[in-house]
Amino acid sequence: MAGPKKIIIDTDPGIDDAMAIFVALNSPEVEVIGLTTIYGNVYTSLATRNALHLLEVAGRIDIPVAEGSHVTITKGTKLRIADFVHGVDGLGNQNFPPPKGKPIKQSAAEFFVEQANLYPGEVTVVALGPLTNVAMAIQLDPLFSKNVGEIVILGGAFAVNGNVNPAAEANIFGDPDAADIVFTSGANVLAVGINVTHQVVLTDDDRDILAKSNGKFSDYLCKILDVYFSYHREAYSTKGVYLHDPTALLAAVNPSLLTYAEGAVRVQTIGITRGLAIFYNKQKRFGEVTEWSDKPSVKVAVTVDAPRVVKLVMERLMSS
Ligand SMILES: [Ca+2]
Repeated sequence: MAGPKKIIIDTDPGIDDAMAIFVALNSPEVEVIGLTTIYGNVYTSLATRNALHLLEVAGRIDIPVAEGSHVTITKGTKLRIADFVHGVDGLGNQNFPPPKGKPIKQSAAEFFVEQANLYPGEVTVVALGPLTNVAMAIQLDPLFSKNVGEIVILGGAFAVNGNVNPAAEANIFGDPDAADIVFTSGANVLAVGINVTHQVVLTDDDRDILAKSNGKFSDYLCKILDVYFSYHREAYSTKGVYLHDPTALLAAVNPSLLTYAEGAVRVQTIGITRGLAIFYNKQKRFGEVTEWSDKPSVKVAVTVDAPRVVKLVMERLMSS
């Protein structure tokens, strides 16, 4: 496989999504061959509008945007939308003008399937929102999980509290049924959870450095970051923001920034622990057959070189 790694970013922009997209566009190791959209931080229609807008800001309207599902994999319409984290527009309440571009005709799931067939084993899907589109691709094409090179997931709170409630992390909580389909699909899955991303913090000082730089994306990001910093001050009493999406993106760019454990992951889909992702390290052979026993292994991030990730994010956001 020659040349940069082909990636499709499935996204719900989202302030940290915007950062991740900009980092990707300034990363020579990867070629962004498309953005696909999903609800999460905002509803899917607004996610599409924001994805198109971000590509226009970046001057990359050559990259196609495929709109994703408006409902969960079980056709659920009661979605959890985190606009209180990212602003009602998803991008820090800046009232940006509507984008000129339009999404392509294909749905996100159709686009995944098409690209994975076109470049078997070469496409990495970086899923930065609920996993509905990815699960739909798996259902649409039984060969998708084999044809896709890798699925890097921002999701889960492995052995730590969630960020929606003590049990669940937001992206898995957004569509637990879809998440369970993806984790048990047999695809080459790598999950980066908040047990790891909560170690990767962009501080007030980092933001000042960003603001003073002449980077292509710095001014834009400093504008939209206000809302995100306020939320973190209130919710976590931190003087900084978690770099969830950029960390997952960088795991696709350079996996050696993190370490991983291998095992099976299942997701609780009902009850008070709905959205809880449980990792089984396959160390113990249980006497009984369990719901994890015959499931394929995935990789789950365990540690992260946080200073290096922050440095890389900063470098790439500040480069021109
Ligand atoms: Ca996101």
